[in-house]
Amino acid sequence: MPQALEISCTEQPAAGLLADPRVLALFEFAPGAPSAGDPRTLVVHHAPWPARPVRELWRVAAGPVEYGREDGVQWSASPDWLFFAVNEPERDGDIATCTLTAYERVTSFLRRRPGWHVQRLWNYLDDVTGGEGDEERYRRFCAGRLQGMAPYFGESFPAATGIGHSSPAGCLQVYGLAARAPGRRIENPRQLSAWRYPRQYGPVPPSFARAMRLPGDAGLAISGTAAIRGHASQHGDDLEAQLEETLANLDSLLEAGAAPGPLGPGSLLKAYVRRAGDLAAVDAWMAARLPEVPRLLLQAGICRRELLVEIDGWDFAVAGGPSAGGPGRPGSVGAVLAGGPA
Ligand code: 3EB
Repeated sequence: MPQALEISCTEQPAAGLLADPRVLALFEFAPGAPSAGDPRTLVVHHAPWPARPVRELWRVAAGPVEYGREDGVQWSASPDWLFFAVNEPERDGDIATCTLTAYERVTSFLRRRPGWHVQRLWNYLDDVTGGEGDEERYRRFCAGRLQGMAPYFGESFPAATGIGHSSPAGCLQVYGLAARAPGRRIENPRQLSAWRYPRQYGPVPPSFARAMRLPGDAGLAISGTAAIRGHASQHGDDLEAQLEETLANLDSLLEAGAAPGPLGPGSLLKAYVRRAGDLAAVDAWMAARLPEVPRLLLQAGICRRELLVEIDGWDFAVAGGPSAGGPGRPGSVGAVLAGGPA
């Protein structure tokens, strides 16, 4: 059984958090801010809503966590969990080349450390739906990603999010979580697997699994989930209908993944909302439909122009619930994944 990994959101200052030797990763939501010096910290270019200094914290049950930088990769590791991240500048404005380079960095790094199994990846790029037809940036990103992933992953793609961010132009962020043991990939019976999407969505399909059951069989890492049924976007410009479809997809995914439980107080959902003007409505909908689930709302571009919202996150089960080994601190919520003594 791997050591527990706790995922939470907090408004506590970064310096105090980083003094804790159990911290594996700390995410600062600050569009346009410079990169952080500490290899455990990643500045992500999404504006939180409502605006506040919120941070996402990944913490293991016992430290110390080792960390460093190596060939463009910042990383940190406990015996059971590995965090890694790349900030890759877009040279010549070519997102496909940039993505290939980022994935080559990540996979070279992983090859130098055999025995880690990637569970979950996040990909953030600016102007995600810029460009037309097969030149659209998300499609070019998918091409570079598959080329970069295939030699290492084959078709065993981990769970992922691929979404827009709001940084100054030209920086791709790829980060991930790996574990000492393999996870179990989960697909959604309501949706075609993304790597089988038909040609109309681009020459190279997206390479990700819908979710990953983490080793230790206690937690589910949920990929970006939107109002897509089969392979088709649903409900036009109707925000609430898209949200209901997304929730149906989340429920179906949890069932397919034999998730530890329904979405609840120990889960953590991140909603990416395309239009700033929809943030309050998405928040109200989540408060009404998922009242017990901790949530973080972010403004972000989404990879199909018609999609208004996408939700990713975590579901967990641990005896003792979210406070097991957990924060128990004001302003801190979240999930304890994969772990602890059985
Ligand atoms: C979808 O289901 C919506 O490119 O890594 C969701 C999760 C989406 C991950 C990715 C894209 C990605 O196709 C978009």
